[in-house]
Amino acid sequence: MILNSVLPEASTYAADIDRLFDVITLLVGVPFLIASFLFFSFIFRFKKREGTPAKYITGTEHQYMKWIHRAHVPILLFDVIIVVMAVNVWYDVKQDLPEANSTVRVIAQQWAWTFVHPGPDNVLDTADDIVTINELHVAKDTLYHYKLEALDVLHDFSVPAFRLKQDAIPGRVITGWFEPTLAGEFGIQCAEICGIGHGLMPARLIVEDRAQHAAWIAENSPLSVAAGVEDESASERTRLAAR
Ligand SMILES: [Cu+2]
Repeated sequence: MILNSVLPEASTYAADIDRLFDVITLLVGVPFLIASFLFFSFIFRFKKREGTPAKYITGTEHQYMKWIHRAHVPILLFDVIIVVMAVNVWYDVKQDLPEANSTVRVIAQQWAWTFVHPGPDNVLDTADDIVTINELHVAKDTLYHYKLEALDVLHDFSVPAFRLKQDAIPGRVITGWFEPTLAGEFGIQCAEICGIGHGLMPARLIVEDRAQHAAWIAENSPLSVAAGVEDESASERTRLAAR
């Protein structure tokens, strides 16, 4: 409601995260507004007046305490609602790892992103892999695993349109997933202060439909570029489109 009006929901879990944002904004925002309104209206209502002596109230008597207890009950209930919803979404996005159609490697360093796409064989770490700098190509409606690495310091792979954010930690390969649902060009940004060039660490995400993506893979694979294997790329395109 609030987020998707400024940023498209381009992954399968984007709407779940937006819903969570909306619920939190509502359940925290409304009590905040009520409390602020009461706070300031009491300040003005009971401000210093000539001839009216100040009363000292400890606030521990039942008649005063009950207003705190009464407010506690809905706030605790709201907390439980937020925690239950958040754990559910967290489980789907971060804990669960659905089976992938394809895997990409994402390598962060000061201050650029390297993306390794599997070539026409759809297997990573083979001779036909396509390596790009600051440009990630993926196919729509395809479930991807990403293998996230950092070469030097902490970075963070942030794809706002996917509502995806994951820290990259040197020495570790972190596996996660996303499934693009919207074709187009979106931003990627490092979301961890990683040095003086941190702000210069954006990248582009290009989501293509499957046929377009297969064509891009076929065109850019180092092997097909070298051998000019038109037949193979055509059959690969059919294979990817049939998935
Ligand atoms: Cu960075």
